[in-house]
Amino acid sequence: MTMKLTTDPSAATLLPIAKKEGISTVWDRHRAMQPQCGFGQLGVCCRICWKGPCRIDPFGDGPQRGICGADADTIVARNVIRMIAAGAAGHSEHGRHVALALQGVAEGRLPACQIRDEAKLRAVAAKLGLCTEGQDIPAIAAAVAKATLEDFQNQDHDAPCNWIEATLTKKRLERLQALHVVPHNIDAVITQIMGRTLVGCDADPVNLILGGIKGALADFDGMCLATELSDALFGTPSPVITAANLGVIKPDAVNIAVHGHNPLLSEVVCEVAGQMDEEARKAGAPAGINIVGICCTGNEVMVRHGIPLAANYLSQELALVTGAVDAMVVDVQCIMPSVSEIGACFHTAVITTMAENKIPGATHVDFKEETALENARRIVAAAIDAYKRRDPRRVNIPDFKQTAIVGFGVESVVGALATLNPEDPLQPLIENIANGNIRGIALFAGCNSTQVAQDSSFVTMAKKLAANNVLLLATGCGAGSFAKHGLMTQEATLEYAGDSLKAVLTAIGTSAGLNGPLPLVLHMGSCVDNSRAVQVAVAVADKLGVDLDQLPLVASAPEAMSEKAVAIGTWSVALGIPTHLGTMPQVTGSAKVTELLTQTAKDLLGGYFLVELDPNLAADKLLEVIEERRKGLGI
Ligand code: NFS
Ligand code: SF4
Repeated sequence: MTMKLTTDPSAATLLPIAKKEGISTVWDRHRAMQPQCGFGQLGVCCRICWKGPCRIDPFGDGPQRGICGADADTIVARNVIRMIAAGAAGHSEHGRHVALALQGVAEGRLPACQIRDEAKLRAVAAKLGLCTEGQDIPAIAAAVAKATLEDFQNQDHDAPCNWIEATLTKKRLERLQALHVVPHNIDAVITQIMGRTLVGCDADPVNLILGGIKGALADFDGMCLATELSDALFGTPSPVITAANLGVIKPDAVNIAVHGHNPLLSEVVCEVAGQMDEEARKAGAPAGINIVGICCTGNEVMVRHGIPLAANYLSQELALVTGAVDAMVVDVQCIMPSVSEIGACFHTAVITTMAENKIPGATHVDFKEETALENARRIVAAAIDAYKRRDPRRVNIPDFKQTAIVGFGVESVVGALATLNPEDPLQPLIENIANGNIRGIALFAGCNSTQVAQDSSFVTMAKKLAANNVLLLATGCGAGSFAKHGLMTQEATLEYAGDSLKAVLTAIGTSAGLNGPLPLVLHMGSCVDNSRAVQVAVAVADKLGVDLDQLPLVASAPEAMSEKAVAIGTWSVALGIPTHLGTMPQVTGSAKVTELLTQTAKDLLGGYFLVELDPNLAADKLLEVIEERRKGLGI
């Protein structure tokens, strides 16, 4: 049974324990939810006003219009673009938070934060076209923060957001401008989506979807700025060896799991934990404090500091079932509300930290950048205190962890390539793509979903693509899957990469001082760090003088579930990238919207959605797409 729910080996140890303890997990609740509502799955259920809910009969026998007259096309389009707006709001709030922190640091208001990577800050300023000659770091930080915050404030509809303008190829920007889908202001675009989808507003599915694409590009803008400013504040990732899966939890340490998405708090928690290690030892934990990550906060601290990753989305509850997590500190997004109840079954302090993200039953420590050190100390103290109440007889830490070499942003990829060709670092990559040693590049992104046996689609697809010499990048819970399953190792490259890919990865890895190949899958970071993959693609496209929709580049979210994934997938398409979904998007109740996203998009944008639930077939289809793109380039 277990193997149908998840392929994570830890679950086999922990699910029976959960059962014995009477703890229900995400998989139990998934089962209890069956059968799920077919109208919702098709996207034809509308709850936008209180005359409803209305639902369109997909078989054509019952109602074909809602009470207000909206048909399936309108309803599906409204529903999906509201999801995009929500996703964009999540990423952009995260981005705004980081931008405001940068501003605070510039103004000397935030003693707990510094600019750890001055070179990155300067690079960002240059990228945004800011003149910083002769200016000191605080002044540059202030200018960067100001230009970034303009993306939330600009009221000139014709002026694109600064970040999107600085990030995309010129051709792509022009193509998007011609469709009037380039955002001028993240907040305004999200608000417009909410406004136009009210009862009795935009009913044209094409117009709605174009509005959604603009919202998705606002999401992209928010991600770019979140990633780049986080690097300036907390450091740009570089390759680091760490570990993943629940075996990273230590029986003899105070274990603190940092979970959510925003790196601001987790960075300070990591720092303070170092200072309070002695206190943990005094409390009886010989190994001191052990920080482990979950979801994208986990990815953030993993790629920057080598903090091990305990779990991706679907196994967050299992981390608690180990009985050895003393505190789970959560910020925003992808935190199952069930964690407070499960934490209460043990001794675990589940601590919420953001004023707008609380969970009944959890302890709340209101995190503010101004008081970050004090907040983090309180959190770590709570963990140490909880440790004293831990019942060793209830500790069950699965003996599974895999080595993971992580931390491959643009800088480190280019840095590794520069060891082969310092004058022109991208040249070796381009040469190897052109001569076919690397057939193409696939970016794996997105979540886990109970619709798929956890991690299985990621792993199946990656192995097949790698065997066919496709270079693999990953972010988010996809990256978590690969890390947990040992695909971010040199051994995986030797075992699974096709011969020519293996040779390239070995040449780069050896020359970069790794004593062997690069890992099979390159961990680029959290979901907002999908922007890193785009940066690599833009650099390659610019160098070749082509646009993104000509590159042998594909994206895949084989286990997608979050509204954020809907936003990311949509901007990926808008950037010209064929984008695979391995879970059924809730749009198929409208033939028109389905056609727009899977076919019309191809003509308008070059990118399109490709839906295939079978991971083997999906890999085949992506290989075909890659070959088609190669043919287009004449390589
Ligand atoms: Ni992305 Fe990261 Fe994971 Fe999905 Fe959730 S943690 S931001 S949304 S589930 S990948
Ligand atoms: Fe029904 Fe129209 Fe209201 Fe939607 S907006 S719930 S379709 S009446």
